Amino acid sequence: MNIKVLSLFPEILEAYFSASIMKRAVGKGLVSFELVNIRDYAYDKHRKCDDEVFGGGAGMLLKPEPLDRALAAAGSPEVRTVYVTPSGRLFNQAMAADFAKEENLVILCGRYEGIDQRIIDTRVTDVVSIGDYVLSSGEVAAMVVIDAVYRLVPGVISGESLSEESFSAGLLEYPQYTRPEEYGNMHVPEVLVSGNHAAIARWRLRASLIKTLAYRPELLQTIDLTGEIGRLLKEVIDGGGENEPRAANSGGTGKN
Ligand code: 6GU
Repeated sequence: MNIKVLSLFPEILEAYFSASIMKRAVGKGLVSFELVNIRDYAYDKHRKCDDEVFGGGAGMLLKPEPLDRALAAAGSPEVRTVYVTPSGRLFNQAMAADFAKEENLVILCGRYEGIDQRIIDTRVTDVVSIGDYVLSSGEVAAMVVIDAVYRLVPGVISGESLSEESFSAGLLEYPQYTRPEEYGNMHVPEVLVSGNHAAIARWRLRASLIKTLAYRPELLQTIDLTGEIGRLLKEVIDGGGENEPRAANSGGTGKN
């Protein structure tokens, strides 16, 4: 997969692209990245990329001409083109998996108050927000989207790691423990050191349900609750046993 990122501040993304497992994925030839400076497509004397908003209002918009040229050169809209903006559709794991199927992907970072709507109408295929908060830099949001996508390209990360993680089954990941088995006066749940794989799988599913119910109850509305999962969920809601896995700081807005 090739990912092209169009930005007015490509240097923000440079360090990220040259670091970590991303470098390994690039080295293996599984993904490649290209940074495009939108300003290189502004042809007037001052290479002006922004202008005032028609109808009035604070801030500046990215002008259509440089964006149009930069996006055309990148192959948009025939190539899937994702514009990151707080006024987009909420990004999630399913969208990341969908983008990961593309051979080529273009990510457009906005700046200032946004971009001229005509560019969205003609060159953008997906308008994406990474969450209900405002960042000063679309580049940070672009990094989030790119990171979520490239790791799903086959071969970048083992399939087992992917299938176990949060959201892959619509639930949050269960709690995990490593050595030492006893730390302070805290013990690793006994079942996890029992070697009983069926019991471990049951405990993990139950723990995932408890955690999802506490932190992200709305996720439970999107999964199939007719089988074993539904039965376990009912058990959990009706009041669990003594040695239940627990979720810390459940409920609320994050304030405690
Ligand atoms: Cl995609 N961009 C910016 N600037 N802020 C955001 C966002 C994107 N998603 C949530 N907040």
